[in-house]
Amino acid sequence: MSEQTEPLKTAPIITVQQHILQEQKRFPGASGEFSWLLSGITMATKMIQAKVRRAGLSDILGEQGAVNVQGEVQQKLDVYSNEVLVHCLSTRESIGVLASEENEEPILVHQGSENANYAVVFDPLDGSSNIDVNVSVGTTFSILRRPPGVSLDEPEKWVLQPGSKTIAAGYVVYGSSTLLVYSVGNGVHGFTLEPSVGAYILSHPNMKMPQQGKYYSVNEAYIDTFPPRYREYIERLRSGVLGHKYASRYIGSMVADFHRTLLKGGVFLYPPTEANPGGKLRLLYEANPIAFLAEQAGGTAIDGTQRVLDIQPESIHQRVPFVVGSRVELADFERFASK
Ligand code: AHM
Ligand code: MG
Repeated sequence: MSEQTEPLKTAPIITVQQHILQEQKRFPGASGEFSWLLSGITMATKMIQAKVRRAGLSDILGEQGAVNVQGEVQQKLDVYSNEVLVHCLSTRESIGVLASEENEEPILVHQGSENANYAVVFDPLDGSSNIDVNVSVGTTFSILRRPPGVSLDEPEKWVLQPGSKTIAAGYVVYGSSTLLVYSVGNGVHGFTLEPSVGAYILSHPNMKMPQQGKYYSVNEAYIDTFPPRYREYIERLRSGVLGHKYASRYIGSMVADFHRTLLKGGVFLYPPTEANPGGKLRLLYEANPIAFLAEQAGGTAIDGTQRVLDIQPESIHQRVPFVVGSRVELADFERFASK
């Protein structure tokens, strides 16, 4: 007698492409262009993670100044990451402007195309000084729409928009797994790369930052040069006035430090310092995408005084002090330190 086989009971597998197609319905008239645009980012980050995963080996296997199969000289990972992103995004007709930490000026693509309506700003490999010691690094990005009336030959105006105008933002953290976290303004969703099939699979739907966490995250070596209100705030966290005494965690790779803050709550700070009086992190492609995600997940992001997403950028590589995290810690900062 043959046995009746039970149907396989597994949760449905949702790839990032499926998810984006679903989310795209929020943009009337987008008709596939937005998912095609985002697939440029997912493709590029898969290529970047492949290189990051064998970073140590390339040094062992490659020679100094070695030439690869394409006849190109082997490049540092941040330069490679930038080139991959520029290449993958340049093939998306809906993009008119790219701005990267690695390029002084914005890059014009598809100039003249009536379909070019979006700008993408990104840091191709944030925290890349951590590569040599096998510590997590990441890619951050924001997507902005061309402002009405701005022409194709004014690329700066495409990207010098406050973060509140962000259409979509995200990051990829190249950690113990490769994880893509993104939002189109409808919650925050995380996708883990399944390496054997090369697909990002939904693993963290509708991520919410805890209201309060246990950790603060800051480069404490610079504490003597922080403005006094930041020093006093850190002392508040350490003293237990917020209900418990905080522990500290600092990776030195913003994407990884924020990713922990998103999952576990707490606060990440990069205050003004003696070396960087205006803060170190870049507004357009580091602070803004993280601030957008933080708010979407129920957290808060300020520059020490005002909401990061309200800042009108004046230049592409402008820096900003950055305080981001859970509601409780940020409310305390705003009450006692945000003068
Ligand atoms: P980068 O864009 O040159 O990699 O610099 C940004 C990185 C962030 O990932 C991190 O939060 C910060 O620099 C760490 O700086 P520091 O070493 O001063 O603490
Ligand atoms: Mg960076």
